[in-house]
Amino acid sequence: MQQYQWDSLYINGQIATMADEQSCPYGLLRDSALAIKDGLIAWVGPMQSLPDMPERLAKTIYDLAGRCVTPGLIDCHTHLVYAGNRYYEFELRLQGASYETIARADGGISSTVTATRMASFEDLLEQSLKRAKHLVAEGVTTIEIKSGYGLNLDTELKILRVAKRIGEILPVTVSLTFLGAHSLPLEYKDKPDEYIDSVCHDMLPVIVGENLVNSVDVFCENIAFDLAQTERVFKTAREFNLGVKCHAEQLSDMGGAALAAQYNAVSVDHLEFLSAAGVDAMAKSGTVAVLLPGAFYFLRETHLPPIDLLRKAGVPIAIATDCNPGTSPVTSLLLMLNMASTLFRLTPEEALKGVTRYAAKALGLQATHGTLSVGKVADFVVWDIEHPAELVYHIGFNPLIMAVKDGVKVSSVIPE
Ligand code: DI6
Ligand code: FE
Repeated sequence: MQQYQWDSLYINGQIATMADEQSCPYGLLRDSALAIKDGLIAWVGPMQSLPDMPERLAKTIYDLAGRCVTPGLIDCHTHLVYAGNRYYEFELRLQGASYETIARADGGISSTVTATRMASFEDLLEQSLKRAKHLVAEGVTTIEIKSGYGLNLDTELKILRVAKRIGEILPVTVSLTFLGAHSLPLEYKDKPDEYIDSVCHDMLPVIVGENLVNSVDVFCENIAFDLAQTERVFKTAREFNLGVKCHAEQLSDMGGAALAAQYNAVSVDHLEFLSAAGVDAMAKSGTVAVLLPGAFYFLRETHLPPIDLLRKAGVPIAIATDCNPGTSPVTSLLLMLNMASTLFRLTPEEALKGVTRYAAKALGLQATHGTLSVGKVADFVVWDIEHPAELVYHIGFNPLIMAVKDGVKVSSVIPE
């Protein structure tokens, strides 16, 4: 019986590796091949450098006929497990109410918390799975999912278990983040410090005990938690050896980014009102800036994140959907690529790096995901386009023709 060096081989592709090994835009290898062995990338390079005839190298061969390949896309910031939706709040905002006014009147996040507490596990799974399927159908192979619409132990656990289940049902890696400090629940009105006690001492130990999360996030904002409360959560996260993330400088400059950087945050997210000092702090700690153009657009924000300062300081920039019912009801990462370029003026290459290489870094997965490099997990997507910049350029167009997850070809999941 013939012994093959590799399990499968993809030939005649234009491979946007997004890696540094190729010192060209997108790490693009024209007329190239990619080989898989045991779920990992075993070889990538020009066709003419293949060590033998393709049919002697692997049992299964796919001819990509010149199509583009990118790493599987990574949506590194979502809140996609929640019940209900907030179309009525959208209508109120169109009549002039601001996001803050609605939040302070116990609408906003609180109304989603009520619906999510009431939903059964099955109901929450069914509603959330639909959103995850839309992302997966666009080539997303890794999704970060935050809790944060429970705000009590039982419901936070329910959300995290639903999120974990999504990763078992769909061909997607799910990275879980505990966002107990998302908003002050009504039963703790005027007692934010007591609620933070509960997050740190009642919820986090149990969640860690179930080995559910990699990271802890806090919404540091004047409508959520202040710097001192944020720091208490970070300290506890560190005691449990968890990564730190922060929603910071979304609506105002609270200094959350610099605080998170002190705790070596893997990412700080939103950042419209980030100061120069915040940029420097993030550069020093190697923290990724996750920009969320969907929330910027949906809130009709006009204050741009300091993109040039981030670039000059060498802070890696990632892009995500922020999929949530209040400020970013978005289930298209491809649309976010376009918005990152049109609204934030990221180059198409920067935008694509933001959903591959730097999105992996924002999740602490840079050693295994995010680029098409030998030894990394074989998560990639084949697109029916001529150049990777087309993923950023088109609006409402999904050119995915094949997705490969952990080395296995998975049929694209068609949204219901
Ligand atoms: N920032 C956001 O944009 C979302 N959460 C957060 O911390 C909004 C969540 C919501 O309004 O439901
Ligand atoms: Fe968010």
